[in-house]
Formats: sequence, structure tokens, C-alpha cells
Amino acid sequence: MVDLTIIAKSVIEGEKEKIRALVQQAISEGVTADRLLSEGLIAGMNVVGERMKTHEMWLPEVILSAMTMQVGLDLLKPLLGTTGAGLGPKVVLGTVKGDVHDIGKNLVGMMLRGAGFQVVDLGINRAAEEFVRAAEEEEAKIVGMSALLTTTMPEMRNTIEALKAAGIREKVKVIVGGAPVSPEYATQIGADGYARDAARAVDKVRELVG
Ligand code: B1M
Repeated sequence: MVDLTIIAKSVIEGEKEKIRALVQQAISEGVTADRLLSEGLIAGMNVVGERMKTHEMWLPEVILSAMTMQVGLDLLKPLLGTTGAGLGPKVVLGTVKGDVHDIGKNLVGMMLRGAGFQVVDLGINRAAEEFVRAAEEEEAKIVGMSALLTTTMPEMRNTIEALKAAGIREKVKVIVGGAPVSPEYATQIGADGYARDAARAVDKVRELVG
């Protein structure tokens, strides 16, 4: 049986090749995607975050850890995307302007797809106007924004204001998330919903589209 703490350690140490084999082995042994995520990949990335804060790890190492985590996430994709046909309501999803963190956003996208939603992923560093344009063009029911930096959180408010200015605020529901975002902040900026993690994001989006 694969020890999930070894998967966490591979994320911390940025061992891209090793993690591929470990995650594949864990999947074949029947470890659930939930456990692989929480006790393996995310547990490892949490340690990276702590070490980044205390300067025990620097950007090049953190980038390597992020790439390693993405290898693991990609292997989990089929497990997270087994239930839906992907023809449900459209969700425009992106990381806000000034912010390049995308691991959490990618996870949210994968789980939404898995739950049957159509996800239009705008990627990272997306300005308010890009969310507005995509929401209009795609006739989206939901706009989802991710921010990982306290300095980029205000971009979420800017996007909501831009949706209002474009006259489409009433047509879409807005959900926000990311480590520094709180339910209180979501309410303050006029979002319709907040989710702490990707699984809860799926529940919240379901609730918002009724
Ligand atoms: Co960055 N970084 N980083 N970083 N980085 C943090 C966020 C930080 C907390 C690290 C720290 O100091 N402890 C800190 C932010 C401090 C703050 O603002 N309060 C920080 C900093 C300072 C920076 C730089 C400024 C560093 C520098 O340059 N000196 C820089 C900024 C770059 C920029 O964006 N302009 C930077 C750069 C980077 C890397 C590029 C090296 C890399 C990102 C690579 C990538 O994403 N492709 C990186 C990483 C990896 C991190 C940490 C270590 C891990 C983030 C992560 O992927 N977590 C992070 C520390 C931490 O968070 N522990 C840190 C795993 C992921 C699954 O969780 O993204 O939180 P998360 O997503 C969760 C939930 O938040 C939620 O669901 C997911 C789980 O299910 N969620 C949503 C997310 N989006 C959602 C949207 C929703 C709903 C839920 O609805 C739409």
C-alpha cells in the first residue's frame, strides 16, 4: 500500500517522476481521489506554503512543487470527472488579474466538469473585462473567480462591478474562492457565493443554478 505521506513528501521535494508512479500505484490500489488529494497532494502543498512563509523554500523550489502537484492532479482527472456528461450549465472560471496561482482553480474546474458542468477556463491573470466578455459570449450562468493573494482579492470586486457596468450582473451568479478569501469578504463585494474548497464549490454552484 502506498503511504500517502510519501506522496506529500514528493510534492514538497518536487519529484515529478516519482509522484507519477506513486499516484498511479495508489489509484490502482483503490485509494480514493479524496484521500489522495487531502492526505497526499494538498497536505504536501500546505507544507510548501509554510516553508515559503519562513523562507525555508524559495520560488524555484515552490514552482517545482507546483509542477509536481499538477502531475498528480492530472492523473486524478479521470477520477474526478466520472459522473457528468459535461452538458450542464456553463461556468466561466479564472484566476484574477495579477495572480498566477492556478492549482486550486484547476481543481475546482476538474470537479465542476466531473459534476457535469461545462467549464470555460480563462486561465490565470485575467482582467475584469475578460471575465465580462467571456460571460457574455458563452452565455454563462456562473462566473467563478479564484485569488490566492491578499493584493489581488480586490480584483474580484472590480470584476463584479464590471459585470454590473456591462448590464449582465443579473444574468450570472458569481462564486469566489481561494485561500485568503472568506465568506464575509464574498458578501462584502457582492458575490453570490463562496466556497472553501473544490468539493464545496461544486455544491455551491449547484445551489446557485438551482
Ligand atoms: Co504563491 N503565495 N506566490 N506561489 N503560493 C501563497 C498563496 C502564499 C500564501 C505563500 C506564503 O507566503 N505562505 C503567499 C500569499 C500571501 C498573501 O497574499 N497573503 C504567496 C506569495 C507571497 C507569492 C508571491 C508574491 C511570491 C513572490 O514572488 N515573492 C508570488 C506571486 C505571483 C503572482 O501570483 N503574481 C507567488 C508565486 C507562486 C508560484 C508561482 C511559485 C506558485 C504557484 C504555481 C501555480 O499555481 N501554478 C505558488 C504556490 C504554489 C503557492 C502556495 C505554496 C500553494 C498554493 C496552492 O496551489 N495550494 C501558497 C501557500 C498556500 O496556499 N498554502 C502560496 C494548493 C491548492 C489546492 O489550494 O489554491 O488554496 P488553493 O485552492 C483551494 C481553495 O483555496 C479553493 O479550492 C482549492 C482546494 O480544493 N479554491 C476555490 C481556490 N480557488 C477557488 C475558487 C472557487 C472556490 C474555491 O470558486 C470559483
